Amino acid sequence: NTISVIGLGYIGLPTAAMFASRKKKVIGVDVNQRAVDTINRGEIHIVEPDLDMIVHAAVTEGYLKAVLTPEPADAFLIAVPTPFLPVQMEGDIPQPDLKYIEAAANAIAPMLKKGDLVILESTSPVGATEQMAEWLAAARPDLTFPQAAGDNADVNVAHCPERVLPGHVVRELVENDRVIGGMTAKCSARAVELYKTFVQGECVITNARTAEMAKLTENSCRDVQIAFANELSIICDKLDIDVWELISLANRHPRINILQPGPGVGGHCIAVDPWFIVSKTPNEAKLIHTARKVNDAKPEWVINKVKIAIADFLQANPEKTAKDVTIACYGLAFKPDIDDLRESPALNITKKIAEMHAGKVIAVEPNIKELPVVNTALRLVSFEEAEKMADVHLLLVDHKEFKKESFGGNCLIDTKGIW
Ligand code: SAJ
Repeated sequence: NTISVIGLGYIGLPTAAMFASRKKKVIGVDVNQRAVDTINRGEIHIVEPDLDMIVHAAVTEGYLKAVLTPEPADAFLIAVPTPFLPVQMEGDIPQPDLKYIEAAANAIAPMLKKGDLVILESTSPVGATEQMAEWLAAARPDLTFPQAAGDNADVNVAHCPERVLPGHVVRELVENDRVIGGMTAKCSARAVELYKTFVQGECVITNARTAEMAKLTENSCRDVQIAFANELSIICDKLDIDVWELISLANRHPRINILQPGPGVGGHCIAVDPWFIVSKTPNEAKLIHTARKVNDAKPEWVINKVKIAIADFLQANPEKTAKDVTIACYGLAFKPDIDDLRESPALNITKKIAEMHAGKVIAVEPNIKELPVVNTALRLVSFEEAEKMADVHLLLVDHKEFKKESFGGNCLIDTKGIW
């Protein structure tokens, strides 16, 4: 049985590699020539612990190859991006753009034959799997699909969302339970059989729409909970209460578990997926929408805190001007102990401060060796240098390297509560 994975990114490549590691023949498809070449050399183009070894073994043993255009297979897994269309006006609700799913469906359609299985893994708005099946049916009028033929369909279709945590993908792919949303009972059964190749967690069966919503619900739940913590941090600041102490006290209640406030919500999922729900049901998804706005507003609140700190510093040191004030930003990644700077509130805040501030801005990020191309005079320094040099210290990420017993600097803004 040959398995084809369409889209060899953060989810597709590890998934392809897991099947190949169980000695299944896997054809990975990606439109990016560089990704295809890198994988065929037995190397990887993304950062994920342990993945390089698995891909290297799979390619050298001949179980995994990457190509630019689809080839025939028995199962097709689609793991392409599901971005949003550009918003027309600030404050508009972003609308999903399914063009990569449509392109993938049209690319695999000519390869389909009776008995094949197509699985959508990309995080998608409710209804996307049915839409994908419509695109497949339109391209292949000679075959039958579940929406018309039910369990007798020639081609089975299911939605099985990925739920792995970046940095722990290899372990979580194997250990996590898997939601299997077939368009019919037979579609689900076929998908379970396929995932059981490497999944040790339970494969729980539901329908496609519920599976789509389950994935969106998980990440929206986390977003709403983080928004609650972020709102608390702003309320406590106003009332002169230590929010970290407050949360640890409240969390002693047996049924309370408040998450941690921070400088905002980053990454590629938590700050994105709730919009799939809000765009579909804007009048009903009030709390989910508000949570998004609360979390998106947090970086501006942090920047304002920095402005106040600069003003306070200048008041205490009247001989100085803004140009003499050095600001240190600790942490640029989107969460602790990783090197991923994409969609990072910490990086965005640091960039904005570097743009607005007349004096020096320095950054500490132990997980990277050089700064990404930013259009500013920002400099990367060591923790010790920053501690000594800066007048205003802004902690943005709770990396393990920053958890010191005592901190030398005076003017502190600690968005993660570790100092
Ligand atoms: N954050 C806080 N406070 C907290 C926890 C997190 O501010 O108490 C922030 C982080 O700093 C970060 C953001 O939230 O900026 C997201 O980090 P995360 O660790 O919550 O999640 P991701 O984006 O790395 O991965 C999530 C996971 N989903 C859930 O935990 C429900 C993962 O299982 C999903 O597979 C992944 O999204 C995905 O691909 O959808």
